[in-house]
Amino acid sequence: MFRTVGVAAAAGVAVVIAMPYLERLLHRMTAKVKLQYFDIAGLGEPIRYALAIAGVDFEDARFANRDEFLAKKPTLRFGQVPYLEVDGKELFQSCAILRFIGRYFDASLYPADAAMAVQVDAFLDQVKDMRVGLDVAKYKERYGFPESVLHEGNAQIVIDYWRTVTLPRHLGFFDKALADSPTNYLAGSAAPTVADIFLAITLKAFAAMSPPPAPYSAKLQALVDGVYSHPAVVAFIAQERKGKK
Ligand SMILES: N[C@@H](CCC(=O)N[C@@H](CS)C(=O)NCC(=O)O)C(=O)O
Repeated sequence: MFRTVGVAAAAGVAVVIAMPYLERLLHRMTAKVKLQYFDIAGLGEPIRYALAIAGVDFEDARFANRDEFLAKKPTLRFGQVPYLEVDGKELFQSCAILRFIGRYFDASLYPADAAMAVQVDAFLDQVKDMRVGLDVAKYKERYGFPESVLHEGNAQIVIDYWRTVTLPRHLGFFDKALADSPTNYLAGSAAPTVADIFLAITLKAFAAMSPPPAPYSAKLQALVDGVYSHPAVVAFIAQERKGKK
């Protein structure tokens, strides 16, 4: 009698523990997912890689031209992309979407534990902070700088300062986090989280600038290489290239 009750209780505990995993598995198998973005890497690429790593089959919709985007813009909650459609619901803001992908589809991308999740959140915000000076110089009016203040004549000064002073300062923060991490990833996880994906794609984009920033440290480069050599990312990029041929 006691043994039967014990076995039933253990089975109940096992089901409760497995439930979140099973829920995410069900989401991966059944959700109808569409990403809408431009046909560039930008803020869409971290979402593409996160979905690929989670094993979610998704429609990778890309505007054919700017007019197609402008026609859609008035209907978008914040007038911008990327947005992710999941079972008919539209989700906005790239970092919110990245967190959602982890919570809904794959906990390896965003920890269920609150104390670990807040670390990932901080790194996501820090990537955004690192980008902001460059983004302001590139997309002046969007950030509230009219042509009379920031223009072609002086934006390059901001970009040069960002590349030589601001960026190295931010990279130093990430280097310190990696020095404290037992793995190649920011939050000490065995596999990349959404923060690692966002940082890797951002650093890859910075490295393609002309002139490029100073070479990254070995630890930062290992993080970038870890994300880009993830089997799901390799397969996604190969598929993407095939589609563009
Ligand atoms: N904070 C937003 C920024 C989104 C954003 O800047 N989107 C740009 C493309 S990367 C856009 O929609 N640009 C067109 C426009 O603003 O008209 C996010 O992270 O999703």
